[in-house]
Amino acid sequence: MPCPYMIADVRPSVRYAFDSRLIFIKMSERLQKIDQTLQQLGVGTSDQVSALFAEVRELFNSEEALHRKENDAANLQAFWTAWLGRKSGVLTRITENWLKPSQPEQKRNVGQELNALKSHIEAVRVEQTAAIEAAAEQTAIAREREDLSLPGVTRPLGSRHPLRQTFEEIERIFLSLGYSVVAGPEMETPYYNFEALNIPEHHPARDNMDTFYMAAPQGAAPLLLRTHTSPMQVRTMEKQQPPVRIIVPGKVYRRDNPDATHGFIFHQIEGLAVDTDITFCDFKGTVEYFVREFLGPKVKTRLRPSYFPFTEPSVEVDATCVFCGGRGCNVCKQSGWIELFGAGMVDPAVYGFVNYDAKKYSGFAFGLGVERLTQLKYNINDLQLYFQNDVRFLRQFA
Ligand code: 2NL
Repeated sequence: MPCPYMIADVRPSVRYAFDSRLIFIKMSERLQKIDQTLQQLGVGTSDQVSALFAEVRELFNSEEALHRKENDAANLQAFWTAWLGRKSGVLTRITENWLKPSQPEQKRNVGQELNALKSHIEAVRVEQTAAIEAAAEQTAIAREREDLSLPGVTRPLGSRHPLRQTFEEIERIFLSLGYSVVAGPEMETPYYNFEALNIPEHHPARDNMDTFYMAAPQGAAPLLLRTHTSPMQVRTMEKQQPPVRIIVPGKVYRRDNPDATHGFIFHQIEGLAVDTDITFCDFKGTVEYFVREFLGPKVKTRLRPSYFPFTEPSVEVDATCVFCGGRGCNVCKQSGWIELFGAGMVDPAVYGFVNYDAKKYSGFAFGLGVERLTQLKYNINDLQLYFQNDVRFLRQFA
């Protein structure tokens, strides 16, 4: 006698596992019971109904377990269509063939069994979807995880430009003496750049400075790139009565053709101290202190007479040669001395321009060339190296 419950034999087996779509074809072919009515199947009692639904459920469970393992989206789709498809899915056929034509006294029972099966399948579907999404999430996390064993990206570390280092060193020294650091515009009027500094028009001192005028509209006040940072000192004195102790670092511009010792742009720090009773002695002491701090305690200084329109008397400050210690070498041209910077006592004529009482106040001023001082400190032989941004040069100051 053939087994009436043929579906019980249709367990998915290894034989079908390679293409699970085959299983459904086989299953629907062999699941003939769902194309017959309960009457045709000879299922009458509620126990028989329960046993029949239990078989369907068991088949569903084993199919589902197999597909979950395979995790193939197309096969899963076919699987769910075979069970839930509206037209000829298993549930539809059970509804059509078992429930609808069932005996009135059976109907309630079959309906309940069918509903239980439906909600079981639906619960599994929800659970399966969640499991698949979670697995996809895990895969994505694994794919996106940072590989901490990868070698790091080494970014080349920059360093301060040698000129900037000199600026900061000089600022440190004067800040320690109670000076303030002041900055101002690079574009200036002739008044602040020249007149107020006692350099009237046609003065020969303008020859190497009267340069880089801005193109201005007809009749507009002329503007030029400052040739020194002195204009900002004038502006400070205009705003503030003594005591004044400031340094003004910055970029300045002069008409020059570039070579190893010239450029049309260079950097300056000017200094100014004005107060009651400031003497040449204070000036000398400050200069000596600065030079020793900057070049080292062994260096000696000397002052030579010089000329600037805005100082009287004016001097050049020399130091014993940093390269030969004063014995004489190529750099100092065998003199043992090296010129550092110009300075002097502020010419009283300048006070007239800023409304300072020249009888009450006195002071000194100096102008340091930052390129020159850097060159002396590091023995740099070409001024252009500062502006070429060649890392082989810059790296040496890191
Ligand atoms: C140099 C010389 C110098 C000054 C700058 C100055 C400023 C005011 C008043 C008086 Cl407001 N003097 N500045 C004084 C002496 C020399 O610079 O060779 N610089 C590169």
